[in-house]
Amino acid sequence: QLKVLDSGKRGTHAPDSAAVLSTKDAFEESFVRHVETTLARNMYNCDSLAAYQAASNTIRDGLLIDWANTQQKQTIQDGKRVYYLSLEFLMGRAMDNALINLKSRDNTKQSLNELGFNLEDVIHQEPDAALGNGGLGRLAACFVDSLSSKNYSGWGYGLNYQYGIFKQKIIDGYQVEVPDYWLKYSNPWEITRHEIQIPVDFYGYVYEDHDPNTGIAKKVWSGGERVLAVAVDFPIPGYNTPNTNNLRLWNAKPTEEFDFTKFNAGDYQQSVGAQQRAEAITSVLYPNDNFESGKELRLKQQYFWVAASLHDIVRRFKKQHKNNWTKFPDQIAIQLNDTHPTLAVVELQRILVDLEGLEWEKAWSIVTKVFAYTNHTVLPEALEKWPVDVLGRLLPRHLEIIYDINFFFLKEVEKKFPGDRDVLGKVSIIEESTPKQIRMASLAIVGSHKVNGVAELHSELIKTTIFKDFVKVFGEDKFTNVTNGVTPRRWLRQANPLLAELIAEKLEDPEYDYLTNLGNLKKLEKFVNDDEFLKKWDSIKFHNKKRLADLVKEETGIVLDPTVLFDVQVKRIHEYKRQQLNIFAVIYRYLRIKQLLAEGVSLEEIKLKHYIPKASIFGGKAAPGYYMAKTIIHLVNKVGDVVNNDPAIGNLLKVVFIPDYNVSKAEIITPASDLSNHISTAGTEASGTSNMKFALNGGLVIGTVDGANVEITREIGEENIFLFGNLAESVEELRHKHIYEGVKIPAALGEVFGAIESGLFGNPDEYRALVDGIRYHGDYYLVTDDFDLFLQTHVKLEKVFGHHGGDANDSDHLHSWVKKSVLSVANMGFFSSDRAIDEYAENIWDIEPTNQ
Ligand code: 475
Repeated sequence: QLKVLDSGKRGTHAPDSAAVLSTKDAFEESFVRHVETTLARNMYNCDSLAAYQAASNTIRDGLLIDWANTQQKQTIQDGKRVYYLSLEFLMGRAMDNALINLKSRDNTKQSLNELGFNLEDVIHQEPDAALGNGGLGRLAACFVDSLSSKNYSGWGYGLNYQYGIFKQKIIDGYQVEVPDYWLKYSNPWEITRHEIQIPVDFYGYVYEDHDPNTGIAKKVWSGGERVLAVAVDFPIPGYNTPNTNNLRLWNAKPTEEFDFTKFNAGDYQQSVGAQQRAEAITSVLYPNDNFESGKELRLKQQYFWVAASLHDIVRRFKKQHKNNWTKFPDQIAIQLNDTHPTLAVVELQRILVDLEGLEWEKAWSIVTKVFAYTNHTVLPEALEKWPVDVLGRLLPRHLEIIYDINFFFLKEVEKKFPGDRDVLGKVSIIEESTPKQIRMASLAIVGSHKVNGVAELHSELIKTTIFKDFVKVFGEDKFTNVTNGVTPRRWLRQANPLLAELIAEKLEDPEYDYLTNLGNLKKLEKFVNDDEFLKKWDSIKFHNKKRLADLVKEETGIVLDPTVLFDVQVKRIHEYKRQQLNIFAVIYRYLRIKQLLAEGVSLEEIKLKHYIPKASIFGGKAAPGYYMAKTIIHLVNKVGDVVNNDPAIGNLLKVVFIPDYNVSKAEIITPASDLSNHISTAGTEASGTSNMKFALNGGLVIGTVDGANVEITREIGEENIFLFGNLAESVEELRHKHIYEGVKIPAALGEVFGAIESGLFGNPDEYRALVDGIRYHGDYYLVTDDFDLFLQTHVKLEKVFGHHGGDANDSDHLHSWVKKSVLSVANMGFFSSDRAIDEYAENIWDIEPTNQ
């Protein structure tokens, strides 16, 4: 070892990403070396998969040096760091994104060409990292991209599930779930830090002990089961900056300690068994979106992740600041992505009081300065509550601390509202039900200094509904809004390279700097009356639609005509998102077309006078246990079978369900939509982020006055979006009316129900719950109230689209629809996740970018 020290070589580094990727020679040399050593193959026996692995390893090598330099820089500057705790990171593919952020895509494409490979083929070898369900997980992925790109010191912490969200197959029109074993081949993007192993305890008991020096009593938790958390790191490159942060995900591993009592009693199987189960903790992502199932293993996942992450954060702090705990909130901010990591509040209090010996109040004032909480949903079925006995058995000391937090909190509330039992019961962290439950959102609010919603409407709603009693206690200022955003690197440059290129050209921005200054898009407005430009814009959409048509053909066998209106709804299947409203309207259209044909009206005449040709494109997964969502998927597929095989219809209507909607498919689908649906019952969709992606890619939006649709409308202008439907403020009254006066089925919807019940789409019993839920069980999601408005809005928007979409020389289409498309893109700058992250940094975390 001394030899190394003396050699003077300790300061040398392997090449960073710029050095590996900027010259063809460096790339090719590293590529070949990885083929021959890492993969133990040779260049004559190197297929696309091997090429993907060799290329990824090459990029990764460079990234790791960027990463190390970044960590060193951040340590020296010693500024405040933020940690984003999320149980989901829906990252998608890493390679293309890394090449774009490192601005090395063109070089690498050429290098690969010279080596005999095609970059696109190579990119397609990579499996999606699908460690998330939907919006919440994808938001976390956009946020880590922005943290790096805007030069913040900010890490993500999560779990490294062996199985991501299931793969969806459609068999006979039904969803079938297949496990997503995404680590089948070695993953070049993850670096296991075998040296970072953190013990995490569960179960056991609590006893009182006395400090031998001071004699002061203290609580000691003796855990009954120990599991190791092993760190697995994913480097997160920023766009056009060397700043490279880290996404640290934990793997659960058995300890070497095992149960010798059981072993000695001859029960070897049992003694090994408990340890074998350790791996189960990080084995599978719970496949529910906007829904909590309350399983004990889920609570175990949460504590395992939170304990490991906090231990890691505290260790890093102590290395630099010893036990200077008052500095802790100046150095560290922790964002809770929904209530899933709320135990972190309790764990930090336990670390400070039980392990570090701080007084309760001093510890608590540190804790509440560090944490902030983001709420992503108001749906009651998604709000986490844990039965007291379940939590107390798994984490006995934490339950005591929760009771103490609640005790001190309620004492303060009592001071503010003397004798008000009502308020006390409402804000109590413990719900006095049978069984008693811990309200995780209440705990998160009490343990945080800021609480935010994810779009203006949603942030206002939480203050007046689910959290209104906390506003009374803490005041308005604790509750704030940060409207979501999406990263334009992945969702414009990567998904829509031709549009990104045209924009760069028009903005005279050959370096694509607008991708980190998205407000610059505004300059596109200048060209809105330039016909040549509009034609180019439209031809790019057409190109993207052909690309989607190819995907649809490959996945379903259905042939789409790229000149028709592509009407898209892709997102998790949920009653509140109302895919049923969409498919009912499609059925109505089909029935009307059939009726017109029966009356002797020709297809050509229908096209000119009644309906323009369109393809309704659906996609999305249903939670495996969500019967109603699965029924909707089945109906969409069956409607597709009927409509697509009806020779009388021609290209006037097609209905497609794209199986296994995921991030990499979204990258194809999003840029190809003419129109996308964001039609949730008003007040139910917290924000939505795909609405932003579609609008950013020149698709127009049909939507309700919900979530971020409201702000999108404000930014792009109400003449450039198709809003419809009842408002959030009417929802409660309408629901009430349904129950007390009965549900009125509009005539058009009645015809649709009639067709379904006639067996047109197969056995009507299969759709009984869906139809009866509306007819007899109160139509909770207000399909009947919004159905006719939805149809009317379609009539309006289809006039704007015109009859010859896709024909680049159709000047009506160009001057109506395409113009709106340009104007929406020009005004979408606000919805960059960079802006969202800057708002968090300034208003919630109080952090500054690092110097590069
Ligand atoms: C909202 N997921 C979108 C998006 O803010 C919003 C996951 C596990 C358990 C329970 N719930 C979840 C969500 O709550 C969720 O994905 N919420 C979504 O967050 C980002 O844009 O409107 O529905």
